[in-house]
Amino acid sequence: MNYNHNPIIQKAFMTHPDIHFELRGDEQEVAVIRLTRSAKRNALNDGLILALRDLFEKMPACVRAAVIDGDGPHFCAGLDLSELKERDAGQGLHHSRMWHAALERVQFGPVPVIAALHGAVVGGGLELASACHIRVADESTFYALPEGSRGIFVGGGGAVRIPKLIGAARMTDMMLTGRVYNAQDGEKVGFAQYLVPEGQAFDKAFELAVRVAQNAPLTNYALMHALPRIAEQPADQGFFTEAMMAAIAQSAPEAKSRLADFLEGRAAKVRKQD
Ligand code: 1HE
Repeated sequence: MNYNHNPIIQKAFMTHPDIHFELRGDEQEVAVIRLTRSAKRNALNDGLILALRDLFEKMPACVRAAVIDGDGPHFCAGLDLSELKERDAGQGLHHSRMWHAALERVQFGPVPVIAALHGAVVGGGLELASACHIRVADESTFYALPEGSRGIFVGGGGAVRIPKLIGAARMTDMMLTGRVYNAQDGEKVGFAQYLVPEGQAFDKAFELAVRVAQNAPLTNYALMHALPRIAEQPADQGFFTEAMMAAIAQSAPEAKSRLADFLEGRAAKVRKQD
């Protein structure tokens, strides 16, 4: 894939041999994280999962949004099955918890993350995509949970996150029957919020990331950290938490200046999209 038409790469870092990490945008505000293990369809071995965790823990302070995608014909083939060796129950528990810790850093980390999807988004690859805040899929994307046919179960948070996207009944069907969703149906059921022509997922995700990076940081923080918790709370508690978050967000100097910009005619109006 050719990514060269995108804005200038400001800085590229070596974090792991199978991850390309770079900062883009005028102020290095967008981090691009690319899985580069295409020979193995970006299958996630333990080293890659730990590297993703570390990367989100040590995100440079200038970053305001991130895009994650995969090199080669597929986004991600999930867990590296060659590492699925004999584990006793305790080791299996810790392995799953390691995935949880890493994907929690993605979901509840420092910045909103936009997944640019293409080809296979399966098993742990779907779990990784589900931990992101926005998913952009191109027409080549397909979604599956082959764990059912491999005699295992999801272990990277999929049992919690995937039903929130598509409902428990659809996830049960996928795992029981091996059902594969194509890109169009995947968007309809809620896997992706955007569907774009083949080869355009990264560009769309990057465009969205630049837009997201312009939001007040506290608004993005509220959407990442408060909204999912409010959604889990009983209504009475949710309303209260919402009020607390709203009060904190509106008191920030950035909110005051943005409101003044609108009231004094300097800010863009909301306009109907084409
Ligand atoms: C792999 C993996 C993998 C490919 N682990 N090596 N995930 C799965 O069950 C999906 C398994 N993979 C596939 O179904 C297919 O590989 C794909 C549909 C993703 C891609 O097909 P294709 O034809 O483009 O590639 P390929 O020829 O199948 O694979 C190319 C190489 O990648 C090949 O290795 P090679 O040395 O023979 O070239 C494959 O063995 C290797 N490869 N996928 C290891 N997953 C936290 S729990 C999560 C639990 C799960 O994720 S379970 C679901 C695992």
